[in-house]
Amino acid sequence: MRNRRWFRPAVGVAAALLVGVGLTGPAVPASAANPIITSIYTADPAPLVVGNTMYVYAGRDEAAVGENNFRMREWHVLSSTDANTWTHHGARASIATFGWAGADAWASEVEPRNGRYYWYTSVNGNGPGWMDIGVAVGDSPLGPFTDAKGGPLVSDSTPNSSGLNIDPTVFTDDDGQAYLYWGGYWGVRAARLKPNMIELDGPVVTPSGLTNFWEAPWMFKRNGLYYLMYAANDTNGCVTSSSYACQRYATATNPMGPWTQRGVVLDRVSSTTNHAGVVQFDGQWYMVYHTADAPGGGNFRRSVAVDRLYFNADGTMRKVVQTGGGPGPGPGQPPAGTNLAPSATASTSYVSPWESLAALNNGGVPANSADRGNLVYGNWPEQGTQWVEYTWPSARTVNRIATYWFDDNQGIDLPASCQVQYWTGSGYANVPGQSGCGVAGNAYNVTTFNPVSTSRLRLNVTARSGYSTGLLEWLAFQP
Ligand code: FUB
Repeated sequence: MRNRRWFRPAVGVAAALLVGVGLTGPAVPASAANPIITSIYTADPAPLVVGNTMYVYAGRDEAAVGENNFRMREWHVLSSTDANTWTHHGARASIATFGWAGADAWASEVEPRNGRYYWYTSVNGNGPGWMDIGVAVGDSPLGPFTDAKGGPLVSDSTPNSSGLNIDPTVFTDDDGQAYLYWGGYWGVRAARLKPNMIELDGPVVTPSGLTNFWEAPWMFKRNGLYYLMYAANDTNGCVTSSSYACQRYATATNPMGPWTQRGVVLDRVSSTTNHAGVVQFDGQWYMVYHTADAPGGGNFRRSVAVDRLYFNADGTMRKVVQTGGGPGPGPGQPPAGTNLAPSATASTSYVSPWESLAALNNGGVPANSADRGNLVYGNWPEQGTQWVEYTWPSARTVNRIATYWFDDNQGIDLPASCQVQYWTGSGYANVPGQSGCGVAGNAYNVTTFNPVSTSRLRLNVTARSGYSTGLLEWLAFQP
């Protein structure tokens, strides 16, 4: 089949692989940057927020270097209370959790209900057929988890099931009705779940409007609108080679559709597969996805990453910027590191007489982008590109800035774009290797670049048409 990127391992091999799978492991610190864990390879992440904790459920990639096949036996759990530093809780389920299964611990997702946690998994059944969807259940987000049903929830013998029954996503609406979407090989399917969460409630349907669906659906709701994000691999705006995939998304006013495709929210990643989840945590939205970016990584040795996700005012999703640094600290919290801004002298192309340039490096802790509590810098009524600059008495090495933009919801708006420059000794040059210069509101935007040694660092800020720009804080970090 075209684009088939994996192969069914022989059952005998799979059974042998089961030996030694243990669901243990103490919680150990993982990472504060992307990938969020590098001690093992992880894939197909599914985030879940419970109280003040974000959990990420992910499969473990165990393929050897050069092996072109998924070798996956376990599902692991990570957690964080700031979406930035992660604790690895080890394997909390495996193919051994399902007595009827034999291999392939593929993508999964956990959905809470009535104090219990239902872990929907893609797994290879031992009998006829290929991939099935199983359900495990536990009394806490970390389990222990046991098989909730004693057999597949969806299999090849389920009427109208997908050509590849993988990648379950479960969404529970405000009225308590739960929905299951799943599928691969362009075959997306949907069904209602009974309140017991382990039986389909009604027929399997083929939802309409999920243009170019390939696999990996993820469903959520925001402001009354339903969102279905999924991996697509078309070459019509998604990827240039259909060996790779992007994340498209669609919206609907009914949880069973019809859906309207809205565009690409995550470009191709460094691995051929692209599998992601979206979650709101502590007032911010996050995209959790996988790449091949860990040392020694590859298409079958993937690693989970987390980055910020932003919505436009009309509910459309902005494309996620894939960073190596991770999503950064929570709202209002400055990024960690040595901030050189307090020892700099600030200057600018223009500051409104009633605002203050001192706002840039006075150590304020903004609550949001409209917070005037600790001086603000604004350049109204100037438009176009304006600049702010830090000067130090001698050269400093800098490789990162963080901007907290001012937005007064009047003449000053979030910028359209920004560019960091440095003084070379004879002129200004763009910093080398600059990541996307973030222009989001209500948070620090971290912009990274290759280290430069300079006595002057400049930030060029280009306004949206008809507006001026402003800053509440501008931090500049040494490596
Ligand atoms: O990890 C195995 C499979 O690769 C998943 O089920 C798909 O979504 C793709 O990521």
